[in-house]
Amino acid sequence: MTKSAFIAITGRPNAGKSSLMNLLVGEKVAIVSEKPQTTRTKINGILTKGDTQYVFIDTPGMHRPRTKLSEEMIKSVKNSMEDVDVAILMTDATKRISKTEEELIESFRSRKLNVILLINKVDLLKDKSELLSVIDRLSKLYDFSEIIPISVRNRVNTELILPAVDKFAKEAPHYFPDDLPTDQPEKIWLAEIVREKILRTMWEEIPHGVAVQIESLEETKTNRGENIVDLGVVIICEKASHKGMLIGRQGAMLKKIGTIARADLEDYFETKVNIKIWVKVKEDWRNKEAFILEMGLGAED
Ligand SMILES: Nc1nc2c(ncn2[C@@H]2O[C@H](COP(=O)(O)OP(=O)(O)OP(=O)(O)O)[C@@H](O)[C@H]2O)c(=O)[nH]1
Ligand SMILES: [Mg+2]
Repeated sequence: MTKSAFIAITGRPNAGKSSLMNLLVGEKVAIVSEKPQTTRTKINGILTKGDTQYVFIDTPGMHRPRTKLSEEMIKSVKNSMEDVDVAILMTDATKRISKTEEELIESFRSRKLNVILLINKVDLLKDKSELLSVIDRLSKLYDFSEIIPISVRNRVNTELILPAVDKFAKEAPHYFPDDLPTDQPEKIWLAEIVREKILRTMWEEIPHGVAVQIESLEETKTNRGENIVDLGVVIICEKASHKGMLIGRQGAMLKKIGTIARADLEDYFETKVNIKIWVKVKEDWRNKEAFILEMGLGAED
């Protein structure tokens, strides 16, 4: 008999949802950054343990939409709640509950979802007694199946999450191969790794207005006969002024982004990687539906 559980991980931007999914799956499936709205689509992280397959669905952080892209992000959060066995609501222990978090709770209520509340970042609480009032306030908002204060960063109570989720696993086939950590296409994941470096290197609106596409991927040999992966990457930004910043003085910024991305990609491919990056401008693309869909950033993807 096999079991499977579908688990949506929802919450405010920057709560630590993707960090948690990566920790549970044991692989870097979703990118992580200190900036809100890092995740743009729902991403499956798959863990098979014994007879049970857990399919975690990482979602974009709930926020007020300001662009067509944000609208798609919010829709994908809603879509990810359909047909799951349980949802996780991840909050930030240092922040008051927001309007959009309240809206999330309303959609749990209308769907009568089982919800596990994870209060993350307890490592940042100076006075641990604060936690009691946080728990008290949140527990009144919904009939949560469990409330667990955690720190993904310091691995506090994170071992309690799988047993909490396990209660909702159902007798079912495994829907994915047992050794697959994600069903994201490789090129999408590679593009995300490059976007992560941009999120970590650039500031203000620039990283939020960037999309990344892998244009070519070729495994070849160097003159000396060593294996090498050649990657062609296109960074699309929304303004000509952003293009200049992304390239930097004499290409310094692109070089920096390429160098830090290469370190991760060489670990992944276990060979040398050569990255060529181009920057293109697509004016205001975050409000252009056809382009959003073409880039695979639509909610239905
Ligand atoms: N102090 C602290 N920081 C954490 C913890 N968990 C995650 N973070 C940090 O919080 C930031 C956001 O983490 P993400 O995992 O990208 O957050 P997210 O909820 O997926 O964010 P969005 O994709 O934007 O919705 C990163 O800088 C993480 O390193 C934690 O337990 N404690
Ligand atoms: Mg995320």
